Amino acid sequence: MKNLTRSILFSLLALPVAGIAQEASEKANYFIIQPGDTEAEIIRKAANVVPTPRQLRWQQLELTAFFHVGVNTFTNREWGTGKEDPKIFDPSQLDARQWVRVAKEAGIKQVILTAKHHDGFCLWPTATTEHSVKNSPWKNGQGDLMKDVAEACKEYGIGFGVYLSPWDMNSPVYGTDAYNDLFVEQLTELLTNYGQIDEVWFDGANGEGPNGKKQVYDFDRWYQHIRKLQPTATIAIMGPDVRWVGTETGYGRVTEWSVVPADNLDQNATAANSQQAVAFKPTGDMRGEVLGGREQIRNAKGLVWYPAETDVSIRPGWFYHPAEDDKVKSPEKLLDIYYSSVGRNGVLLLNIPPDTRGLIHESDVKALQGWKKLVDDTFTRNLADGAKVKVSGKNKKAMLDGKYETHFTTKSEKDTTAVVELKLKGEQTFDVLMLQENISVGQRVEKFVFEYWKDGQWQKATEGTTIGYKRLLRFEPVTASKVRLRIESSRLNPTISEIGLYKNALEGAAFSSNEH
Ligand code: FUL
Repeated sequence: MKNLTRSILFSLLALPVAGIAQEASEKANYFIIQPGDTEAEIIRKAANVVPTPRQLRWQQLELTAFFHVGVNTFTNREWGTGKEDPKIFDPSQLDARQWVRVAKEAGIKQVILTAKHHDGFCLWPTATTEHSVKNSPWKNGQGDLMKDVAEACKEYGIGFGVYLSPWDMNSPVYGTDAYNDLFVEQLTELLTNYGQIDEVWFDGANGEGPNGKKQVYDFDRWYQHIRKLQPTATIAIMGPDVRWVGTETGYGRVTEWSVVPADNLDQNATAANSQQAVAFKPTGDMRGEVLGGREQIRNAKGLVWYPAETDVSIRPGWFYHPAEDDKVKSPEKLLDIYYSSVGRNGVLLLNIPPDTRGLIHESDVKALQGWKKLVDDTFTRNLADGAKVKVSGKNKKAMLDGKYETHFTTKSEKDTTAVVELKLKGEQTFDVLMLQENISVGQRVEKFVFEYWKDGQWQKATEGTTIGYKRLLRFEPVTASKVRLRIESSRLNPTISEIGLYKNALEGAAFSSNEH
């Protein structure tokens, strides 16, 4: 099996923008570290690694969802066997528009359908196997779930992605070269017949097929194929664009660098160690406390933009189980997950599994509505709006203009610290800080402190390490009319897009998990 680095190189070479750069002053999605590079040059290169347009679009989605549905929904299992009878798939009231509407109303910007899970059952009438909806009673074998969800996404104006499990417990050719051809055919169907596809999600599970054989996946070929058919789609997890955050709890890293060593991305290791069992066994590589800090990048062979996706299910399982109807995560728990995924420089991928009727269950709908209300009530009003900004540097008003694309920065690249003082419009009470770096320039901030003026001195409200696309920090409520952000360390001149101050709609409880 080839490694991911080669695939990244390939995909970048196909891009119109310069992919690989050698000079630390250039910007690129991928840098090679030369043996003679000094530490300062390596840090400078790290600060100039930027997302591709498809990675930037994906990051800005913030909230995405999974729909895990298939034969497991009807067998009440998490993993199938590949021996299921297609006749069991009969979601008699299936309404994909309801799924997408519920997701959209919760603030979700893109959904991913499990077109084929490990059991091999295809939710679209594929020509590659009989093991599909065309042999199910659902719509008398005339159904096509890919089509239903694609159309609903178009109608509601949200993105659409596809999960296609490389592991296939049903395919008789699994474990042979013919399977790689079949997989390419399945990709072709999915990526040509349903309009724009925005994300292709490959999971790391690689078990045995029906004949006891294991498959050597031809990832390179698949990536090239996807790039050709859907050039704007991000390829996630076992793919070059998006990295698994390393846990399925919904809690990302406190220090989350989107720039990581390229030699950390060994596809073989990921496939061998990750996601082999329902009780999740993560890889060492992806679970480190910090993946892209100075210590990790110092000895890297290359540096690449490879951001984190935080996947978690709204229920204990990925598929629907009636016994979990009363175990749906509460609005408060979902809010905590929001702070700990989106608020930690990640994109949240929240699984909402349709039930046996083919609907999102009432319990999930209620939880999602409650969550959305908490998010809206908290973030509707930025209490820093209209503040007077004092800082030495360029474009200071950009931090409060509500436009992500504009940013404040220091006078020169050498100024890697800054003190941004905000004189608020009168006294305000707040307990949430929101910071955003302009990642189209790079991710740079390494350490910051946030303080408020009280009793004639500056007092610390909170502090942090990385910011990235978005950082949310909760703290005990503070009432003040003057605050300041001290950027203590940055890899190059910091570029801050937005600052926000909010009052959490959930009184008190919600700051406890900052340390998760
Ligand atoms: C895992 C799979 O084995 C689970 O069933 C689920 O699809 C999850 C998102 O990825 O590895």
